[in-house]
Amino acid sequence: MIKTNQLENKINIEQQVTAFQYLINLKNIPTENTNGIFQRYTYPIVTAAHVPLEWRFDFNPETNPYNLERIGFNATFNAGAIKWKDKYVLCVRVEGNDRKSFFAIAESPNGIDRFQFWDKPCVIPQIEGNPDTNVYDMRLTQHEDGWIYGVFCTERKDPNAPKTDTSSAIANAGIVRTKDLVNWERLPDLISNSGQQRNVVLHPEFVNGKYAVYTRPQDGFIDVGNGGGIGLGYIDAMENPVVTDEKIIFGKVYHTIYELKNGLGPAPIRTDKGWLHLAHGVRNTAAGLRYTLYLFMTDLHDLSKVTHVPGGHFMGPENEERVGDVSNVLFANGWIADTDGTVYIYYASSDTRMHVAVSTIDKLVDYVMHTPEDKFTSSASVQTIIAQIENNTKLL
Ligand code: M1P
Repeated sequence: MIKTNQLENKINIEQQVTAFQYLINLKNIPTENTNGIFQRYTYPIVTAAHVPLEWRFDFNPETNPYNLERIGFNATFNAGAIKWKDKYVLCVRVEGNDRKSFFAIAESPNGIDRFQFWDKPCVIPQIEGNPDTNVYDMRLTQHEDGWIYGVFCTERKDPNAPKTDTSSAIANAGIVRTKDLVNWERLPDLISNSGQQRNVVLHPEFVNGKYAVYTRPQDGFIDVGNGGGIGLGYIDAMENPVVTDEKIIFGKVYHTIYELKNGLGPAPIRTDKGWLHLAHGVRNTAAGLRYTLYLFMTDLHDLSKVTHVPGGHFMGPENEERVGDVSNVLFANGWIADTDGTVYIYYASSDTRMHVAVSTIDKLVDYVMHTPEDKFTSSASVQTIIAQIENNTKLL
């Protein structure tokens, strides 16, 4: 005879399955407000509630008589992205309640809703004798050498920190490659002149026969110190990833949205006019750090030459996006440029959940090339506004 608690558990599981199915099949709706540059969507596309029930619950009534959640998940954010076999695929940073992040693939048929995780999280091979403590923020690059590379942040305890310091860490770029997003080959971690590295991104094309890599050298784990800025360097072979000629191509600037630090987002998109880049800029406020997204363009033939920088942020946290584990943060390390020119921008809000905004190559290029630049003073900003008003007046 079936026991009462077994019956209750059966009903409970069925209810959870129904709620889960509803969530992962929810159709997304464009928001009403749009600036013409991109279209936001109403619902986050991947949240902790999208983590499959099998990952969370032990469904065996013998070992889990009260149907308790055995493994909790806290957040899903900072996803790399790629179009793969006609699906829109994210490599999501999933964070467990134990604060460990790992990668898991989620796919959608249309890029804006119905994201569903694959059966199991990614298994990232470890470097012998030097395991990762925590991994996050993978950038996926489909390189012209035929591999898909994943460059991510690997974090380990600082071996030189005093015994009483249980927080200090060293961040570096870990590198994996795959042909199927299932089997990952681990390559050595990046070797650069900087004490720490985060936000490292592989360029999709060879440059003079070398791999080009965008870096973000930093002195400390949180503070970039004397380092910082978006760097560019070259690697002869990914099996021995030593960066040479690392130079800052986009530095920090006083009283801008990237005053404190910045970092590249996903690999850049090739356009007729130049390489389109998405990055994040950070400034300090009385309420803590504020992360916003910005775009810039570099020369098609000289990656180190920044040709266009629209003033201000491209996207900043709005409404519910402002609140989360690390509030007032937008961060993006994935976008997909579709063959029809649509661009899906995958961004995370407040280190908690994933969203999508949709634009086109043409609109983004127009935005980057024709948005007034930051002239670095209030008075110059006023002059820019007045010039636009006067031009508009002539049209009346
Ligand atoms: O918490 C905001 C972000 O902080 C770091 O980014 P950065 O190194 O540019 O400051 C990363 O930990 C990132 O994952 C996180 O979203």
